[in-house]
Amino acid sequence: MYRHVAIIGTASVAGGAFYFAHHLENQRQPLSSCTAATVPAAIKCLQMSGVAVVPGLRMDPNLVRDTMAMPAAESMPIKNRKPKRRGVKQSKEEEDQQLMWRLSALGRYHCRDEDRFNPKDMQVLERVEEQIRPLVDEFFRVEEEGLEGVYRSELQLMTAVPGSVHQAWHKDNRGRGLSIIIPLVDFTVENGGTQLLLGSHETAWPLAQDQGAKVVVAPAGSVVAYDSRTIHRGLGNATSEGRPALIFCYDRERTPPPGCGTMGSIATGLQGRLLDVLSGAISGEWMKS
Ligand SMILES: O=C(O)CCC(=O)C(=O)O
Repeated sequence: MYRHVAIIGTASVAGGAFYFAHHLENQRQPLSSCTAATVPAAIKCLQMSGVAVVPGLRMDPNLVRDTMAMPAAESMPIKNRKPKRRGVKQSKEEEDQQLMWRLSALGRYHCRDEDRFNPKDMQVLERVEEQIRPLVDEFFRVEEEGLEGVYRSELQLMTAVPGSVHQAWHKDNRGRGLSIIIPLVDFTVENGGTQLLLGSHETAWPLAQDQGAKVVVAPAGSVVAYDSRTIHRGLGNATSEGRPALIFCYDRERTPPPGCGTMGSIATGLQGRLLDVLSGAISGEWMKS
């Protein structure tokens, strides 16, 4: 009798804890701090929280429109691709699309191979890069080595189509570098803006007040910069429209990304989940929902 009660009690506690953790993990608190008016202010935000949104560098609507009109962007998937079936021949168009748009998780497509961008795409992408250059230069200039050995390690056009799932928590690099994400539509809590664990670039347990997991809510063309050591993930898109974005990453040649192996990535994924749950519990936001 007592044994049965103990088993039922343990199962109920475990089930409750699992449900509570799941609820905390699915909270989406918007990022309201970390907005910086100037490049020096952005560098300070990056040092403190690992993240900065810089309205002064925001792309004007014409540049957002030109980016969305690039040949690469026009070929972007707008819904989940049907899985390839054994024995069924794909059309050349389907094959090309699959080569250009790599799947990273259900509904998340990335065009990250620079060779896949044609000269027309590159003309537009260079205009965008011109706009973010002051921030990139300043980020690296504060270190003794200045701009020595700094290179663009990634140029990516990506989209999360309706129904896409959350990415695993990850860092872009173990070494200090700068990643910049530019929403090409407004990022909202519903369409799955990037979620960042503030402060995780420097501290293993970044659970101080006002930190924790925050979702980028920002208009199209915004410049959202984060230290590449900041733990982050793209969230699932719960709307009926795609959520495209550009990503530029910059690193030093002596610390190329990702700076860790598979075990390191798995550990970061687990650390991200744990910090997400703990910061949600500490913030008390769950009591309001
Ligand atoms: O989709 C996002 O918001 C983040 C994307 C990202 O972190 C990645 O592709 O590695």
